[in-house]
Amino acid sequence: QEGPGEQVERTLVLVKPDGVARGLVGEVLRRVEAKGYRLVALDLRTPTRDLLSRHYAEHEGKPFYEPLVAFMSSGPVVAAVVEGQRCVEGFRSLAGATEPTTAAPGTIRGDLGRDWGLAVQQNLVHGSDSPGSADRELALWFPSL
Ligand code: RTP
Ligand code: MG
Repeated sequence: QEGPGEQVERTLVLVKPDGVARGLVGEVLRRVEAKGYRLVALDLRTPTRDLLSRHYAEHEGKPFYEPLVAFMSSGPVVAAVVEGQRCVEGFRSLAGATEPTTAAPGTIRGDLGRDWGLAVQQNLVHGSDSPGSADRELALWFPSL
């Protein structure tokens, strides 16, 4: 399936602490693999505030920043390096819109996300939002790769 339009990319996928706590790791990875993407690396860990401050540097100063870092460091997440044709944009499609309430049915957030009415959206997954972000985030989460 290679050709002139080949655009194999890597993206960082995180199953956030709510997804791990709710036992949805397998369901998220199932959707990633069913789409035809390949798992390159997989790790269960509780991220440090230092890693998260670099990961979420673009959101520093926003009202949801502190609650976001607190939430993301509250327990284990699954970090995955995912590879495939246009998988950066593709995983964003699988994940759906940020808000679980309005995310489309058929997406991870639309099908499985719950709106808890909290200060931060606990929306199950993260996916890099561009190939440039993916390179930056993969270097933070998987420096040896
Ligand atoms: P992500 O980076 O996690 O894939 O999500 P995203 O692009 O859809 O959302 P983004 O705007 O980058 O925000 C990062 C994460 O911050 C939390 N958030 N909560 N007002 C809120 O309650 C709010 N806004 C953002 C979410 O966890 C979001 O995924
Ligand atoms: Mg984002």
